Amino acid sequence: MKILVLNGPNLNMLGVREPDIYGKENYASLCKTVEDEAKRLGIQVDIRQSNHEGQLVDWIQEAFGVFDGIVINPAAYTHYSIAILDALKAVGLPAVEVHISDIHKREDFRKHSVTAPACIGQISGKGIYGYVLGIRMLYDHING
Ligand code: CA2
Repeated sequence: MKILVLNGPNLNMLGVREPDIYGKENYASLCKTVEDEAKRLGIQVDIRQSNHEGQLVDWIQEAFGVFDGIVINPAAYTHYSIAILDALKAVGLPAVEVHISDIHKREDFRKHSVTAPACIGQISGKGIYGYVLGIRMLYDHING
């Protein structure tokens, strides 16, 4: 099984600022957490981050036929990227949306996700552990 883990804008800044919202762990430790879980489950993961909407759309499109599912934290694009919603729908791969912070307990503009309707689930507010939960949700979904 191969899972693509996508991270949107500014997530490379994790651990640098706003630790009260996003925790103290940095992007490298996020990647290690994901890789450790993949090893535990005996699956392959490819973890990518981009600050650019089009790059994320390209990666989602290219995932078709290569990956079995996608874990995605679209970051700010969550709240307005119809392009990412359409790309997820177009490839039709099972996807899980992950948010480090609890978007439902923050500003009103963060409460709505335009990308979640293309996902089988959304995990929000569990910190970096949300990625572990996202991978497991996808793993169970794919294994039926
Ligand atoms: O909680 C999440 O994972 C978010 O997707 C993170 C996005 C935010 O726009 C979403 O509403 C919720 C922002 C990622 C930016 O991360 C930073 C990390 C350190 C310092 C500043 C921003």
